[in-house]
Amino acid sequence: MKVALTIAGSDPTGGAGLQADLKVFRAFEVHGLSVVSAITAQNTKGVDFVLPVERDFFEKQLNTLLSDIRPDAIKIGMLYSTWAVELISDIFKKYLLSNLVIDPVTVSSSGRSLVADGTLDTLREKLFPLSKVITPNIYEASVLTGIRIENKRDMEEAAKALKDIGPEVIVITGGHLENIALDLYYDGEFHDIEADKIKGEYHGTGCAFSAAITASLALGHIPLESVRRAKEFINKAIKKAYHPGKGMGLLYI
Ligand code: PXL
Repeated sequence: MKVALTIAGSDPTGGAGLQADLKVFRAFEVHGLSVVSAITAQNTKGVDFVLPVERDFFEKQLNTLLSDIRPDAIKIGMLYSTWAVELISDIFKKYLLSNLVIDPVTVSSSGRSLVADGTLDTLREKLFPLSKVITPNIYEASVLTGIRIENKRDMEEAAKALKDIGPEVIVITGGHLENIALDLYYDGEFHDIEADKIKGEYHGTGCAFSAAITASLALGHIPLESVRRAKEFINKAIKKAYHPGKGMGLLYI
């Protein structure tokens, strides 16, 4: 059995964060490991509170786990703290890990900030150069590059700027051109990853998408194939989404 690790925040709704990641890994028949960076108080209407785990304990979770099991791929979701980024960078080099997927989470779907000041800059400097795939949405790509993204050409410019920092593959998600949902894939060449645009607000799509890419990489697929499989998986999950609470819909994972 292949093994994937998620380093992410806990979302009690099960719609995003490490709970969603573990479900996605299971759906791809990959064994899931999880290291928690922060716990949150939230429901389907939004995030109320974020509590980062203590630094030493975060480090212990990683060292204890990785001294025993070597993951085939790793996903990084919400880290919240700058020190968490620095620790992962050291640990990544110490254990000579590979297949790193980074979802540079900035805000929740309900608009709450999920990063401390400086975390995104540190992520860009310390972890992007070590990564295989990064999956910013348009807003995150814009914050990370300083490029205002209003059309496909801007997306392409941002993808090039992000690739210069070191990731092998950039996937900018959430481009909307007419009735098509467009994700832009860039590894030196551009590929459009298209899907039907489905109306409605869903929680955790970014988490599930990057987790699906990670699972697919763990299974040995190349990045372009992994991203295509992930997109197909998410489209199906959105079509069967449900509403267990009073707020956003959750994906059928
Ligand atoms: O969707 C981003 C995200 C990531 N991780 C956790 C979250 C959220 C959004 O709410 O709660 C733990």
